[in-house]
Amino acid sequence: MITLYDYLPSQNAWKVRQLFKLLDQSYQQEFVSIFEGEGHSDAYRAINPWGAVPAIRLEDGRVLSESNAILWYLSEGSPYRPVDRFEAAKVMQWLSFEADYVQTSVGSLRYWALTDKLDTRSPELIAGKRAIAERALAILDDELKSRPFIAGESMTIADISLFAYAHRANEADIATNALPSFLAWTDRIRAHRDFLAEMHPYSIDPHSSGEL
Ligand SMILES: N[C@@H](CCC(=O)N[C@@H](CS)C(=O)NCC(=O)O)C(=O)O
Repeated sequence: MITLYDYLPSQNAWKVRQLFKLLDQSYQQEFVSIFEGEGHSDAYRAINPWGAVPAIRLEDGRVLSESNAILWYLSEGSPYRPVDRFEAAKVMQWLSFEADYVQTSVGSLRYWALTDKLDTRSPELIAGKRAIAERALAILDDELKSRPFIAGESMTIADISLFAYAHRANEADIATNALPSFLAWTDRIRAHRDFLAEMHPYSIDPHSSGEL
């Protein structure tokens, strides 16, 4: 059975939990207490050199990290990853967009806001991330005017990946009420019969006020 190295409040880890649910695939979890430094132990760095969750260990012992690479690996042969070369590349385009522009803006701002760290970040840093977040969400809204899912007519791993942080933008004090196509897309994802509604607040971890 595959092992997921997990930290419950992580939306990057939620992406993988969501895909396992869509695939109806069993897995076991090993929890990594990232705020207590477990991610930076030698043992965990052998699993993910960066020290972050999520990561997976396959039955044969090989390990893989970076949430979007894990989604790519697990989704092979499933409806959530197209086979057609161009359609698959479109999914990759949006996975890269997520990693470069959404995760690093909405994800960071949300994490700082929910763990009381905004005051310790410079106003310039926060303003820069906010500008990227707003631009990325506006692009998603614009793209989603012409199709139901970000890479085409059906839900793919690109939607799972983008949804993870983008739909929590309000927690980073980024308004989405003027983005109707974006909001309709979040509703479509939530309406999937195997949508994983269970997400976990940082407040379940008494250590989350610390720095990583
Ligand atoms: N680009 C990575 C980011 C992973 C990441 O930043 N994970 C956070 C939790 S959401 C973490 O474990 N941080 C601990 C650290 O960076 O030390 C991915 O997509 O998996």
